[in-house]
Amino acid sequence: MPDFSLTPEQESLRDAARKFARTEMAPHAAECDRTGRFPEEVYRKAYDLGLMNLNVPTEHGGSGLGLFEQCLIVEELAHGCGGMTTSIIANCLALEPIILGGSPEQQTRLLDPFCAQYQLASFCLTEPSGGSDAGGLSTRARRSGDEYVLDGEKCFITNAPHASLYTVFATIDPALHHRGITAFAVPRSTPGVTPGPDEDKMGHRASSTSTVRFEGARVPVANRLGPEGEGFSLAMRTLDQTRTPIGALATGIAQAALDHAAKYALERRTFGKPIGEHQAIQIKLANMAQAVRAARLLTWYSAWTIAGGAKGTLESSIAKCFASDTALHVADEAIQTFGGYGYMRAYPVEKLLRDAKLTQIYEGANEIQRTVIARELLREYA
Ligand code: COS
Repeated sequence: MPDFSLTPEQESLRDAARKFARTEMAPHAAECDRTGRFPEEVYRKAYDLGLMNLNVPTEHGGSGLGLFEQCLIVEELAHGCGGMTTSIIANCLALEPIILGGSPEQQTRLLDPFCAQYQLASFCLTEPSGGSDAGGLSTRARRSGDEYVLDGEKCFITNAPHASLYTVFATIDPALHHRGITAFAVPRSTPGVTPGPDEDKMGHRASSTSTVRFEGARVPVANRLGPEGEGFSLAMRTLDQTRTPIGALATGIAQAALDHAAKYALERRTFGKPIGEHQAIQIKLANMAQAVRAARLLTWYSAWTIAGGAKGTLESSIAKCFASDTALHVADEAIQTFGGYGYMRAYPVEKLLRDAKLTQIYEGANEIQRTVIARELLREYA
């Protein structure tokens, strides 16, 4: 049986993240959401506290945490602000291909200096022509002596305008489809690498998102992560690791929505009593609480199975998909509990709905998660 009682170390990690979220993130969340400001001072503090490079082994300067500990932290951060959390954990996604696919020499050369100071990295897989069909990407990597020359465009790239390192997936031959995809670590300083302007997004507005163009960008062979043609599998193995924390991020948004709704239900009075004494609201709160707990447990279960050696494809997709659907639904019910006030920007719950929406889309749209879940499931019955 899995034992989900927290060790003193896990409790202290969760408490540190909770304190950071409530004192450093939440107070700026509404302002950053309104203005779209990228609160770099918050991200620097997150780095200083070890809340940024969570998955990077300690010998390379990261926090070296397992998925369960990452989930504890990410849920707390997302309770403070979903958008800021997306920017804080983007390094985990971008650096995972180096952790999984980099040689010991590459890990030391790329991760140690990167983690020695506050820096951001971005994971560059999605392209304008399609995000779900990752195997059909078209950014080219042509071998030229000791270098590859990269040409193409990536889009919806978290933190791209602020990043100093990109992990890029490109094809050495589109005719090979996914078997041509190859991964590279590309410093932003490489000539021919140009991030685009910040996108104006519906939610996660404290995070930054843009395109990245590669025009004759020369990358040394020494920066190729793994063999040619192994990049697709590396991207999939990366996402198998990082989708579980997205489940935790969505759970944090859902828990915040439930907290706001429950407090409001105690304060707001109609028909001579607090609305929390009306059955209509009680049923809402009860359903929200069940969904939030189920999302957390699925997320923890996924982390637990992966820690036990499972590949994680099935459980991480289930956790990400269920928790993100839950976040959207619970945020919606929180708005309904607030009534007209919930629709107003002056109240905190409409932001949660906008933030929750992205969790159904990024790191693989939930339609893709359901495809992955069904495929894995059917394999078990075949
Ligand atoms: N781990 C390792 N290898 C994997 C894998 C995994 N989780 N999933 C698939 N592969 C391998 C397969 O074994 C297959 O290998 P072979 O070449 O030996 O046959 C290969 O990859 C192709 O797999 P598949 O046939 O399943 O590829 P499809 O194109 O049908 O579908 C999906 C792959 C849809 C699952 C994939 O494109 C995907 O996850 N898309 C979403 C991408 C995404 O999440 N984008 C968000 C970016 S971050 S914001």
